[in-house]
Amino acid sequence: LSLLGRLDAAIDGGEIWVAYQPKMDMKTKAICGAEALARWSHPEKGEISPQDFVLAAEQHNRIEKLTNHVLNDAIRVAAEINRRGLDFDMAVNLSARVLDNPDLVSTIQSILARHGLEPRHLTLEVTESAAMTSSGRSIELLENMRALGIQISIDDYGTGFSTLEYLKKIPATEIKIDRSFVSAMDKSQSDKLMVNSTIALAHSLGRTVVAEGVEKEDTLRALEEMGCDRVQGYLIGRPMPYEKLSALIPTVK
Ligand code: G
Ligand code: G
Ligand code: NA
Ligand code: MN
Repeated sequence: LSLLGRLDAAIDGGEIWVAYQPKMDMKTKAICGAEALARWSHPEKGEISPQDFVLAAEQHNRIEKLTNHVLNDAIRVAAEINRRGLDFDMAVNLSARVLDNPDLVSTIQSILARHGLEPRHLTLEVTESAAMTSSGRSIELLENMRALGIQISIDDYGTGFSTLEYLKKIPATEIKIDRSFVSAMDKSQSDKLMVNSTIALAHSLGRTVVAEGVEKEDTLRALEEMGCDRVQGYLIGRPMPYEKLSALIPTVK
């Protein structure tokens, strides 16, 4: 409860900030984007896990405020990097609760316009369960996002119910293989097979694939042989402040 009492002030005062974890393109080996991850550096409690404060925000009607805070920073940063003359995609996590509000489409549209970011450079990461609410409103909202040119990624793929029906219904452009499968690849043949067949399935449906949780060179090599499009994980880079990410990315023009 004390956490919640401070949530508004923490957002407004900058205690809650956004870390960026780089993604690497397998073909060019260049950083091609990042995932925005909310961080709360609390003056007394130290680092609070986003799992805890995202849940608190969801339960107390602050999730829209938190989401807008992250979207605004992430889109501003992505626009800045794209102005350097290279293609850079920014991914933002959306929880089920915000997918229930149709206003999100116009909110995101206006943040994109404010910072001058092309919609195709924004990816919304949603889990299957968040996308497949019983009302069907989430799917409609995601379809409206797609119509604007925004990319949709299915986060934590493989951990939910993962039916082929969901895979067909969710208007995703990308599938993000959960790190539990990726990190087990070097020791478990069955995880390796699942990752391989998920990549093939995604490609046959015209979706690109990101593997998250890549920590080892062996895993990176195996994913490359499997034709995985992009990778994310501690081997490439940890979530970091924007200044650090910025220093890793060259200026092209
Ligand atoms: O950064 P870390 O690995 O600790 O993230 C833990 C969880 O918090 C992940 O599931 C991540 O998706 C989630 N998370 C981080 N930032 C945000 C955010 O801005 N919005 C939502 N909904 N979830 C987030
Ligand atoms: O649920 P979601 O996929 O958004 O969660 C992302 C979380 O995974 C973040 O909290 C991030 O810090 C964490 N993460 C990112 N890369 C790695 C990795 O290589 N290993 C581990 N253990 N965690 C990672
Ligand atoms: Na994510
Ligand atoms: Mn994930």
